[in-house]
Amino acid sequence: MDLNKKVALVTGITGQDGAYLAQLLLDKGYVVHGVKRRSSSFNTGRIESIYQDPHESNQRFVLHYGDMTDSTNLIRIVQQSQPDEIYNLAAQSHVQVSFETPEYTANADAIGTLRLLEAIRILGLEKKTRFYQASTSELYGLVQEVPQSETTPFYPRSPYAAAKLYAYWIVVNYREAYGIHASNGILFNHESPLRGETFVTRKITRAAAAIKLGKQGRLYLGNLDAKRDWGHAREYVRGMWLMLQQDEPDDYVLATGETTPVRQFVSWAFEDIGIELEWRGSGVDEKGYDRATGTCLVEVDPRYFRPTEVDLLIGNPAKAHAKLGWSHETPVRELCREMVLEDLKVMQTATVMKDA
Ligand code: NDP
Ligand code: GDR
Repeated sequence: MDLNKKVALVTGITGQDGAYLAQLLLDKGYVVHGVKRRSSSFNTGRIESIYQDPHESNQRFVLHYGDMTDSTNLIRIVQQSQPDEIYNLAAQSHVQVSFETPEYTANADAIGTLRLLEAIRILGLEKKTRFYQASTSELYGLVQEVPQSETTPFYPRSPYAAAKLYAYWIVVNYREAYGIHASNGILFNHESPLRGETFVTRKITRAAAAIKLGKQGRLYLGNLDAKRDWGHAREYVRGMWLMLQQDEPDDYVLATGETTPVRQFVSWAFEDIGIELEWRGSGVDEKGYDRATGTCLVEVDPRYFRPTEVDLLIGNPAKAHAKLGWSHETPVRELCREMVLEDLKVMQTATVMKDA
């Protein structure tokens, strides 16, 4: 197939993964259609560098207003774009927020996936359009075995994970029932300087940068004992693309195979701004102090505890290595440093602009 003629439709294009994936697909010569939500303020910051004026000829990046809760809208966008590949990245993706908005999360993340698959059927695109579903390591939830692989049983621990469980199985079902080339990427946590500001890694790296610049006094966090398998988002979107290039659809884990406690990530981020943290106390009373000055910089706030927690995630990416030739490159220590340095740069620039 001539790659230059390939068309991709990406939902969640304004998110972290959407931005990296859109860039990757444009670099490969695709025409990229993206679905963005109407918002009262600009929500396209992450894709500013690839935005193309709709008045330009040969436009290869096209944005559509849309929402995963609106079937007719999704059908129309699929009809207009006639995609060879759909990457379904849109979701209410915050685990803790899903406890506050469980019904909306189910609507967008679970039924939203069904709506897109139905759009493919209604438009008779089962043989043309390949489908990627953003499945998640949150499906494993309560630890059944480690490391977690494609055969590990699921045990979701949040409304978000339960919604993504439905999405996972409806993708498998539509593959088996209707022969759609539909694949689940079971992705473990992946981060970057584009990561949403309320996910724990970015919250930590932004706070470290702000504390360094004297703009913030203390960082408040929840469960410091949780362990996550953190990789770099730029490398994970390549894995998504590889899944849709296979002759047969399938489900794959993408992970690094290493796990790190939240507390360790905090220590690294502070190390990157030149502060050695000393941890004292335990549980809700645990605090992180600047070893040099004795100042308390990190404190636990129970408001960030979740009603049910996922304690330990560590993935086994052997199948993706063997079948896709995919592997991660950036170690988590390096990822942390990249995020801290980028946050420092952004905040310093903002300060200079403000002063000017
Ligand atoms: P983000 O939260 O950064 O992006 C989510 C995207 O979905 C945003 O573009 C958001 O739009 C959009 N969105 C949310 N709700 C709707 C809706 N109702 N209709 C249309 N669009 C909507 O997530 P990531 O980029 O980090 O993750 C991408 C996908 O991968 C998500 O489905 C997530 O659940 C999943 N995932 C992520 C992992 C990770 O570690 N990052 C790991 C495993 C899975 P807006 O910008 O307007 O908010
Ligand atoms: P997660 O990511 O829930 O794994 O979901 P998040 O960064 O929110 O939490 C990771 C762990 O850190 C603990 N934690 C805190 N989390 C947040 N957000 N804020 C805090 O202050 C804080 N303190 C401690 C959490 O309890 C948790 O254990 C992400 C999302 O991208 C999902 O969409 C995706 O499916 C999974 O990763 C894989």
